[in-house]
Amino acid sequence: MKHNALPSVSTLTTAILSTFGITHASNPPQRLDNEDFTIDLSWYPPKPSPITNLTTVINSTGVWGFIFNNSHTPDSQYGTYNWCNMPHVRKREYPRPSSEYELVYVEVIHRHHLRTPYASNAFPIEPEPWNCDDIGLFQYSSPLTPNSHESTPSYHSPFTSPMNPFLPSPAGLQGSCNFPQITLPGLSDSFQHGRDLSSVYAPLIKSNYYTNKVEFRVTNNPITSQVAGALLSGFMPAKGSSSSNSIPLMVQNKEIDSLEPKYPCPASRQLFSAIQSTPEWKRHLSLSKELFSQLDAVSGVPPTDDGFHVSFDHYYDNLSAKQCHSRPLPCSVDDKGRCITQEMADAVYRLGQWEYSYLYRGSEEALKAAVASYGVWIAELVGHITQVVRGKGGVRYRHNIAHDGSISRLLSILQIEEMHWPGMGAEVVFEVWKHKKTGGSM
Ligand SMILES: *[C@@H]1O[C@H](CO)[C@@H](O)[C@H](O)[C@H]1NC(C)=O
Ligand SMILES: *[C@@H]1O[C@H](CO)[C@@H](O)[C@H](O)[C@H]1NC(C)=O
Ligand SMILES: *[C@@H]1O[C@H](CO)[C@@H](O)[C@H](O)[C@H]1NC(C)=O
Ligand SMILES: CC(=O)N[C@H]1CO[C@H](CO)[C@@H](O)[C@@H]1O
Repeated sequence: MKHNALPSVSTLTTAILSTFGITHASNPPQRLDNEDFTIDLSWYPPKPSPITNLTTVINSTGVWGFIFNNSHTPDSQYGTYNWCNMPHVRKREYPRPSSEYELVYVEVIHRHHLRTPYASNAFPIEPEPWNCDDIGLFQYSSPLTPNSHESTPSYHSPFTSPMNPFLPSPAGLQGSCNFPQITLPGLSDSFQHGRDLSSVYAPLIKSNYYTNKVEFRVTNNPITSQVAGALLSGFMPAKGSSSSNSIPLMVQNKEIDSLEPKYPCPASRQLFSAIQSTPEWKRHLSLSKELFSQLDAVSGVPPTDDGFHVSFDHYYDNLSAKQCHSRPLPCSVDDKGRCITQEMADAVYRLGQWEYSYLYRGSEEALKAAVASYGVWIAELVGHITQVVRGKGGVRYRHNIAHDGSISRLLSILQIEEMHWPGMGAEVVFEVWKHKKTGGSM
């Protein structure tokens, strides 16, 4: 990000939040000095592409070479969209600016890694169980006061009792996993993600990197903390697992969390729901009637189920979670010969991409909707960067583990040229570099 983009994002955020009657709370980010250029708050359309064009979305085959069936992208293809494990900063590709510049601040935000489906995205009957007996979901608390007894790490072990006649609810998803939870491949991708980031940033941000200069933040959804544990182990391998070496994960109150985001914002909700009532949105649903009825016939989802039919979100999540975990595409419970084909799954993935592109970039209301519901996190980011530029604040590296809704809103505010649905681990990194001689930041 160039330095002159910074105050414009800050001012944009302030201006748009104030149109919704929201002002910054106790700690407004201050404007940078010498803001002597005009600021354009307008929405600009995304670059036209096959994803923004409903004709190609509906009428083509494949998914533009995107990967949906495994976490590993070959080095020669690194940078390709991989829903299971998006590309991130790592040593092999990282372009380092000239040595006249020194890296003074990094803020990373990314989506969590591979998980089970959410219970709400399950089909009515799910014959294949999802078992997570290979993972300990640690649940314990330990005093942080000196001279008290440390607790023993302990984890939940789900079991079913033959004496308990009640079926788990919802009946859809079977197995010992929490729906959702990060799976074993997701933990492994998280570890590698931590290791890759550290391969770039540990040498660049020197001095006390591993102590009070680093801050990790998660949301209230436990899957982001599950990613944090595995990622930290790749990021700071020396730390070990003893609780005296443990790392605090910053988290905001769940009613107002700006990272997820969870703070109340009826204006944004109304705008997003208006975007999903436009003729354009309705057109993509009516062009997909045939596909929906083929999918419903296999999944057993009733055609009247709104959740599955107002967008492709649920089908996309159901099918992609299966494919990323190398599970076969599902067949009908009643008619084993009737299955979801790869062509149908690909059509779901193309339509899901179109939906994200339209919701977050294509619609003229997208920018306002995103700023309203993500402006607070942007204000926090701008506050961090402003501090660094002014030579204040000790934290050199901040790391946020978030969700697709977080990354989408951020990309919407940055007005990315080509919007995709952010896949697992999808990452945006903000860096501040200082010119060693002039002291200027960028
Ligand atoms: C969408 O794609 C179709 C088929 O390639 C093309 O004929 C049409 O002009 C495109 N529409 C726009 C708005 O670019
Ligand atoms: C897809 O192609 C068919 C056959 O060429 C055409 O009739 C239809 O209008 C196209 N669909 C869209 C959405 O453009
Ligand atoms: C993943 O899908 C691609 C394209 O459909 C295919 O070529 C490849 O063999 C598949 N890989 C795995 C591991 O199934
Ligand atoms: C990821 C996901 O939700 N998978 C389920 C989709 O639906 C099929 C068919 O019912 C299930 O078997 C999958 O577990």
